[in-house]
Amino acid sequence: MAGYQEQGYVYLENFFSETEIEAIEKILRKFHEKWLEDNVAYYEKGLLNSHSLTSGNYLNQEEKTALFQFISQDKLQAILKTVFPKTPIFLNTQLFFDPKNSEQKNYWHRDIQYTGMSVEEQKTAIQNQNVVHFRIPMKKESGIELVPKTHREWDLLEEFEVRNSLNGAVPSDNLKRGKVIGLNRGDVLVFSANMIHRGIYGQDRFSLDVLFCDDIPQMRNFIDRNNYPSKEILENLNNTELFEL
Ligand SMILES: O=C(O)CCC(=O)C(=O)O
Repeated sequence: MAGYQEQGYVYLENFFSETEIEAIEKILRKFHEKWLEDNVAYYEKGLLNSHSLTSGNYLNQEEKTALFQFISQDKLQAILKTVFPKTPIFLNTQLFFDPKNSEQKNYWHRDIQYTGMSVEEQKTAIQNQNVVHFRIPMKKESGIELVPKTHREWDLLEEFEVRNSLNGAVPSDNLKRGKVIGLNRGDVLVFSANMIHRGIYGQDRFSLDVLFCDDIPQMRNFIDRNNYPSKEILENLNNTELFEL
């Protein structure tokens, strides 16, 4: 995909048709409604995303099948082929929405900083481990701000201090190299979780993230099999190698 290997992200406008988005939107809304009923206390405390839409019982078999068909469709597969060095594997899904408190600040991070690896291990890992987000907004949103090329390059001092709250910096401070990618319904932003990035809240955002990762033992540890399609669902999918554990 043009630019991904060098920049760490690729933004594709009008990638999905209205029909394609409609096929999943109802399902995402249903999941969110049920999730909120059970998680209102966390939402009130500031939680701004849910995950694991394909496990549990908020969605029925038919809805999970439609979601997996969306996730494994050829169009996304074609992008995966250009982004990953080898066939990747499905990791999980997330939904992003606005925090309840509109004053809540966002936070720069690399996903890898939450894995318990030392900084030295993280520096090595971003060279050869890949987790990729497909951000798929259901409505116009302010999007994601990211620092291009940091999927393989380590932080400037300012960036390291901001995302780790060092020397008086806080994770919501602006970064000089930040680039905002605003998104519309139908667009997709593919970006490496290795990158320094943050969500931009507002506009009552409602976005699906689908995550894929390298099919390697270190990554398999993060996979929850409950998120994977059942045998019956697999029979209705193409590109099933994404789900071969
Ligand atoms: O949209 C957000 O609030 C944060 C997104 C993010 O950090 C991620 O997808 O890893």
